[in-house]
Amino acid sequence: MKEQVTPEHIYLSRREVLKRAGVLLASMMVSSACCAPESPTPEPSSTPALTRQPGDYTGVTDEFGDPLTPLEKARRFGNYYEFTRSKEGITELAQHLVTSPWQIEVGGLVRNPKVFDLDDLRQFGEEERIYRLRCIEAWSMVIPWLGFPLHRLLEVVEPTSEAKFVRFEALYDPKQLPGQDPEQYAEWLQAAPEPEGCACNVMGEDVDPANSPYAWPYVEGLRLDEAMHDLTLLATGMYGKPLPPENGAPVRLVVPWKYAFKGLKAVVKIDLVAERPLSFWNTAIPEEHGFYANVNPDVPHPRWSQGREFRFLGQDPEPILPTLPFNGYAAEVASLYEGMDLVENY
Ligand SMILES: Nc1nc2c(c(=O)[nH]1)N[C@H]1C(S)=C(S)[C@@H](COP(=O)(O)O)O[C@H]1N2
Ligand SMILES: [Mo]
Repeated sequence: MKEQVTPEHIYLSRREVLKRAGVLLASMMVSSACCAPESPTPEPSSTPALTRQPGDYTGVTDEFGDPLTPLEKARRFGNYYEFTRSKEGITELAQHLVTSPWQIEVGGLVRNPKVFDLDDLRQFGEEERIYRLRCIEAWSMVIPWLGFPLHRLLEVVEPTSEAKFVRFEALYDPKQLPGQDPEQYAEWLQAAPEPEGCACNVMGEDVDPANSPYAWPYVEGLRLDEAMHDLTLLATGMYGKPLPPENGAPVRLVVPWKYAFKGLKAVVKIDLVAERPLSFWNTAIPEEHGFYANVNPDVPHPRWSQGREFRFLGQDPEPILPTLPFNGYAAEVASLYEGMDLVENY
């Protein structure tokens, strides 16, 4: 992708204006929610991000006026290491994944441990949220998700006062997930050491996943207050339809102000815990994947800048946008990190 052919300055200035408008609106909504009654668990904050009825997507944008990523692009390009290292080879491989019946076991430091099947999740409702998704590899999308805020589920299981973090676990099933089968994986590496669209990020830097000691299953974690934040979603659909398997069916986590690797696909287990969970990428390559992973243009990745991103709109070339602190959700979430060193806690 050649950056000089992008009319960057035009797009940027428009976006800066919209950004300020968005931040203003968001802070107005936050202040109107200032006087909620106190509660033992962290209070979910307001939802300034777009919530709408699913339907026609023509002309639909995020709150900055940025257009949606076409569904086809969002399905065709991604990361799902349980299937493949290739970013464009997931869709085909994932179609056979059995996503029903499905259970999510919720336990740990809670008063009411519970197993939810897909029908049980209906009690939490379903709404559409248009979120930006920013991968640590410096590409991004705008996706209309269907789902419900995670806090609704957490309120039902009632975390105890010892619970400080939430640990998420994805499906472990090497029979269905070839990337989890060491023999299959070794064969792939031999047959195609550099599959197309793989082993490099879109900024053109080389990565060697063969050297990464992957510890399956894929695990992620959030601080309890992050998990309780109203922006944190359990998504069951996108673009008005059930989630495609390649995007994390039947249920995946979406945390829009963090790098997308925090958004674990195919959730099977949620545990309330006292200690910070050891997560998949943080374990594999800790210097590149912090626990917090808040989108931050001022903290470069060890191998590339995080100051800008390719916005996937299905165009050639794709536009390049400045990356925003907390992926544009600073007004909603910056207060979670007050007094914290965001460079140290990358
Ligand atoms: N279980 C699981 N979840 C995962 C991943 C993965 O490999 N396995 N990859 C993460 C990364 S790095 C990204 S960028 C996003 C991609 O989501 P998308 O394919 O829906 O765009 O999923 C995240 N969730
Ligand atoms: Mo990612």
